Amino acid sequence: LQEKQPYRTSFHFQPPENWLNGMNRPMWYKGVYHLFYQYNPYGALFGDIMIWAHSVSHDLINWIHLNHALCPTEPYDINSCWSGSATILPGKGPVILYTGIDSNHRQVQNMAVPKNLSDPLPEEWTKFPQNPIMTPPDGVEGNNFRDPTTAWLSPDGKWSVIIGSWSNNQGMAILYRSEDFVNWTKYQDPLYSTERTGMWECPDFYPVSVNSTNGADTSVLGAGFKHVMKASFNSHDYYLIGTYAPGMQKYIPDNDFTSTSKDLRYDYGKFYASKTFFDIDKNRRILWGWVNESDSIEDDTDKGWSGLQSFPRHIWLDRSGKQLVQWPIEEINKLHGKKVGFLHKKLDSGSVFEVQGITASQVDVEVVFELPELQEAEFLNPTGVDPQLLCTDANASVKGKFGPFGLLALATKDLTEHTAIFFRIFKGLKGYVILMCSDQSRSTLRDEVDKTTYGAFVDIDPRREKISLRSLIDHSIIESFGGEGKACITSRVYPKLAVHEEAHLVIFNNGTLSVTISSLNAWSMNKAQIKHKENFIGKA
Ligand code: DQQ
Repeated sequence: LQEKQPYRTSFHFQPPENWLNGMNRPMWYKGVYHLFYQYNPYGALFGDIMIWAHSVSHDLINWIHLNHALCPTEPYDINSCWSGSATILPGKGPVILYTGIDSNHRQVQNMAVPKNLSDPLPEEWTKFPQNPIMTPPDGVEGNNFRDPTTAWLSPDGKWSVIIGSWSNNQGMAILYRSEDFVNWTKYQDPLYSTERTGMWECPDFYPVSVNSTNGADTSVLGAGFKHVMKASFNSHDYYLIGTYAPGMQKYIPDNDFTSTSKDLRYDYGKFYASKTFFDIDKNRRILWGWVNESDSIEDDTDKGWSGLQSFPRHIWLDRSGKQLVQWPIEEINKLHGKKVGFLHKKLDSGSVFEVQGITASQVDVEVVFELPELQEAEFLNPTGVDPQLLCTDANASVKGKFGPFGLLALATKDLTEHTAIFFRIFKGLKGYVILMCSDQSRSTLRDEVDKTTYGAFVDIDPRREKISLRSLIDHSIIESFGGEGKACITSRVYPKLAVHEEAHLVIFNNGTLSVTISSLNAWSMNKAQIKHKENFIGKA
């Protein structure tokens, strides 16, 4: 199977076959993690009929696929069950809100509850007889009204939920409110709208603590919290940090979107339609994103599957309050196999150094760099500069003073194939500029593959903070975390030669000045267990 399927992953969530896209609200409920996700049960491409597939886990690592949760059956969802969310009502249980494509091909919002509430592992869901409970309001097109979020409670005791939309040339989060979680009324104004974006898909709205990495339930309020407003548009997942005023049901961002590369994104590579959930069991907020394919649709049909979920990330507000930080959840350690590591290794200009002794096709590697003579860095004025363009113009073969240095992932022995994830360090207007690139231009000898290069600035001060890079490498996906999670770049690669044992992991320095690896740790990754429902029980 391995030969025919060199791109299937070992520790990223993916169904056995067919098409997967966005998450529909992951949740933790009665000791079990649930994932609902958009799925096409009929083929490897996005389908005219989309459903909610359902998988469960005790550890977010090993999964069991259950029966599908929601399939088109009624006039209000007969043409698809699209994205949505689940809310756990205190003292009751989970309620799903989802977008149905109705018999008139309009997007309407519907509700579903577990067939029997006493079931600790809700697998069968009953659709509300009153569905649809929300239909496109005046001024909103039937194809611009979707993806309800998890709902939250305000001090006035009413529930709120937002729906992604676009109208009057504004991307927006339309707000609905309810006293009984059955009858919903559109609020007079959107929770937030902006002329700077297109249609908002898969919005998400949640509190983040200003002084801890702990998560908080969606309804939490107070001085110690800011609120994140996230929306998917323009092929990326963007977010704002701001203040939520529940009395007026208004969201006031610290800064609006600018429609430039300055806008904050969860991930500066491939990462879309993401959802977070508050993991009450471990008191953390977890982010899941959909990572689609970069190969051709013919390839997708040939390999019989398309779409991965990112590895689950713990997400919190940086102590600066200016951005979010993300990091693979600690359960990844359950998959750590053989470890290799070393300290204090000098990398002279032009050096390449293979990390031996690990399975380079499925590996978790973290490397910390030190620059002895930082003041030698070349100058760059970053104002108005798009880091992705900078990385595209100066790829891993273009020598700078400090950089490019970093990893060559999924590399052949002779480096004819490799994906370069690297840094360049510049002196800026005040302090230093750290550029992080993920260069897919030489990732494969195959053509018909999207080899777009991605880039991001990493907001760290190399005089005080480590220049660190962590990459989760898993056959055809590489998730890279710069500056301990301050900049994330996910890419998809399809090597022709560098597969399985032919893949190598190399550290390189193509800059004219030497750098030092102050530490490197790499773990071979074991394979997560994906099973089918017959052998899953509720609480272990
Ligand atoms: N995919 C879903 C929609 C959502 C979009 C349909 C985001 O509900 O807006 O599969 O990729």
